[in-house]
Amino acid sequence: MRNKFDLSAYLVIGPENTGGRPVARVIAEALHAGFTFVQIRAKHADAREVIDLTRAAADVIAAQEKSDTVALVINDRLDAVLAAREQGIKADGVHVGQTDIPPDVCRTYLGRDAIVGLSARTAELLDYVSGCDTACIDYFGAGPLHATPTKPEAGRTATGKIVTRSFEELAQLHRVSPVPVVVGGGVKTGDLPALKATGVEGFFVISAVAGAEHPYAAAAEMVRIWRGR
Ligand code: TZP
Ligand code: MG
Repeated sequence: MRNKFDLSAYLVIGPENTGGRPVARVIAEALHAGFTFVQIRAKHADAREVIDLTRAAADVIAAQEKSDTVALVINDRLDAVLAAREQGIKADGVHVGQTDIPPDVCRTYLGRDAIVGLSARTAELLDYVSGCDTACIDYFGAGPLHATPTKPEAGRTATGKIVTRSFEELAQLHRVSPVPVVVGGGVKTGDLPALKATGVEGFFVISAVAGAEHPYAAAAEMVRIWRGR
């Protein structure tokens, strides 16, 4: 999976994001619409629930015959990825932040074919990304493009200010990053043409799809715009 994942339309999702609808159903709709990557992010769930969500997501991906093309990762929880794998669930990897388990440790435990994504540091983003040792990571998550109520702390600096990313900065980020970049944080349909023009490999969303009244329609519109159709 590590060599053929597609970051272009990346859904981040957990039970707190779907307005009470089953997570697996929203994932199914997003994948039918052409989403290419799924991250289970369940901040209030215990490990068993994270594993169950991952199993349900893997089943949805398999039912659409996309297990070889749509990657499934878990946010933060290296332990849940390992446990899921132990139970025969196809969990492709982990997405970690700057204060989570270090990516090299994730790589050691998950092996060379796993996908390990890392949220780029907020401060001095461009210097950080261009100087970062990316030997054991597969992509950077970056943002926020906009301040977002889904993750109010996204982009918050040491002084408490929220720093968002301009399209110019993201174009530079794309130029300097040794690994692919996926950008999120308040991303909506209207952002996609300018975001695509920066050259970054993809966009990630939670609420624009998981919180939409009609997730399939919302996802399909995003995919259509990203693909320039
Ligand atoms: N990381 C940075 S912003 C964010 C995450 C997980 C939340 C994105 O959610 P939304 O609803 O697409 O703004
Ligand atoms: Mg994290």
